[in-house]
Amino acid sequence: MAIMTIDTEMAKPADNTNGNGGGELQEVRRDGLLLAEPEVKTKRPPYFKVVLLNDDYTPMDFVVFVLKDIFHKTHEEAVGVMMEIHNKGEGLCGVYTRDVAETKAELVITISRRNEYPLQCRVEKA
Ligand code: TYC
Repeated sequence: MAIMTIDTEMAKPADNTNGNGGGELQEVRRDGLLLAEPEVKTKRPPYFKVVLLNDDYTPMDFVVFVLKDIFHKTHEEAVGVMMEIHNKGEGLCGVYTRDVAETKAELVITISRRNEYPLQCRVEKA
């Protein structure tokens, strides 16, 4: 990544608003002496919730299996989440980056349809 040297005569806060999308690091020098290290700005990725929905037909045991197999819940956690969905209509299975959340949601639908159950889930911004 390119390093842009700013002489303090022209130095302004390194706010990454120099129009290059923040892809350039700024160092600050006066008379060739390094006054400020380039600041590396990191940004956390957006996270997404996978939410499982209740229905009247999917067996409780199958939902517990899904929560253990796809969402890596313990048996006790899986039973707790399944009962919450059963009682409240929906429940949180986990929070992931976009690709992981979408892959897990697709897996839920694939194995549910393969077993002829109508189980539904959705992915929403955390
Ligand atoms: N309500 C279902 C039943 O009584 C069980 C169930 C729980 C279904 C959670 C879906 O996401 C679900 N068999």
